[in-house]
Amino acid sequence: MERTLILIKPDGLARGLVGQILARIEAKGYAIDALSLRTATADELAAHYAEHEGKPFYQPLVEFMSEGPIVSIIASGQGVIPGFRALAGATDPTAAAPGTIRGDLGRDWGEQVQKNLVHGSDSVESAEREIGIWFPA
Ligand code: RTP
Ligand code: MG
Repeated sequence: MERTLILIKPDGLARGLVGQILARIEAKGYAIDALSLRTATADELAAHYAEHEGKPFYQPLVEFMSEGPIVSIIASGQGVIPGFRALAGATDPTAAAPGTIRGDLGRDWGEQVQKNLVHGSDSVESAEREIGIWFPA
C-alpha cells in the first residue's frame, strides 16, 4: 500500500490545529498508521531538508521547524502521496486554494519563511527516505 510521511509543523501545534488537520486526513479516507509528537533534533531536520541546503530559506526554515514540537505521521492509501499534497495546497498559503489545509488555515505572517502548517512527501522515494528519518526502525 502506498504510504507517505506527513508532518504537522510547529505552527500547526502553536495554533491548535492538530485536530482539524488530522480530521481532514481521516475524512479524505487515508489511514493513519503511525503518529508521534516531539521536537525534532538538528540532525533530523538536516536530513529531512537536505535537498534545500544552501537555499536562502534553509536557515529560517530549520529555525522555524525547531521552534516547538512536531507531529509526524505515516498515512497510507491508494494515491496518498499526490492526494495529501493536493489536500495540503500550494506551498505559499496566500496562493493556496480555499478548501486546502494551507488555503483554509494558513496565511502570510510577514516572516522570512513560509509557515505553512504541514509537510507531505513528494514521491515514493522521498516518502521512504523521510519515514526512515522520522520513524527509525
Ligand atoms: P513541504 O516540503 O513542507 O511539504 O513543502 P513543499 O514541498 O510545498 O515546499 P518545498 O519547496 O519543499 O519547501 C520546503 C518548506 O520550506 C519553506 N519555504 N519557505 N521562500 C520561502 O519563504 C519558503 N520557501 C520554502 C516552506 O515551509 C516549505 O514547505
Ligand atoms: Mg517539499
